[in-house]
Amino acid sequence: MRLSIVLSTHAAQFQAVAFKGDFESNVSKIAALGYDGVELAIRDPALVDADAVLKVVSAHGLAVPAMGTGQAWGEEGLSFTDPDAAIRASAVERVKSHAPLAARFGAVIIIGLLRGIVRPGVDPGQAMVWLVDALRQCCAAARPCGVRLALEPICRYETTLINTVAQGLELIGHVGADNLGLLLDTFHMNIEEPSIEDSIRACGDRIFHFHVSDSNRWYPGAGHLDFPSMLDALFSTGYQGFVSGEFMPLPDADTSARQGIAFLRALEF
Ligand code: LER
Ligand code: MN
Repeated sequence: MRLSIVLSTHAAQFQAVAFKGDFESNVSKIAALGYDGVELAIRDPALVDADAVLKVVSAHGLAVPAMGTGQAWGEEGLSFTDPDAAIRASAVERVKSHAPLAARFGAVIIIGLLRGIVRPGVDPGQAMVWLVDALRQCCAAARPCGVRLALEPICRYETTLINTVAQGLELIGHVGADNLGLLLDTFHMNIEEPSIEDSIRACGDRIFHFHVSDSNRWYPGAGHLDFPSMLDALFSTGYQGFVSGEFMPLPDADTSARQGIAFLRALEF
């Protein structure tokens, strides 16, 4: 099993990111703990020196399996479903701008909260039309670069749009792009799925990326999720990608990263 952990290239507000702050020292720490990769949370690729980032991660022998885009929502309010057409267009352009960087890293682009939430007064059917249209544009722009997008079903407490794996699969059917799949996250699935394992199996080869945290969003092993059973279902689909730690930096970032990898490496995958 190849393991990565979320790392922000810049200071960020999102809570479930163990490492924020000085990039190089964090990459060095993550490599020393035994992780195989870093999932980069990037608000705006224009602010990232791709050569410098690649140099640092390669020097530590780490891969970059995925790039998160949610900070553009959290810190700038960009979204695919904002009633303001200019904001929707900016969100699409921002995701398109991730494609060259993702191609260099060999990373999937994550579409999490950047899809937005249905604002009061906005018709949910209209929001879905905007979402499908935005995803089609982004997938079309990413395809020539050989880049894939992973839409993440996110629980009801964070968005009203695409909470479950079934809704995610229906959406990617509507979009109709072969470079669009899902990012499954154990924290969100624990809240929304009747059976986490059945949902993983139903997703099959459309699982493009996988986030792990325990039921309390602490590191795996700190709550009551059944990781052997979930990971067995995941790898039975033929999944070859990374299992990526996205958990709260509790009791502190170093301890969570160390405990999380110790727990996962002790499993037979
Ligand atoms: C992002 O990957 C995620 O899981 C969301 O909870 C972001 O808020
Ligand atoms: Mn996640």
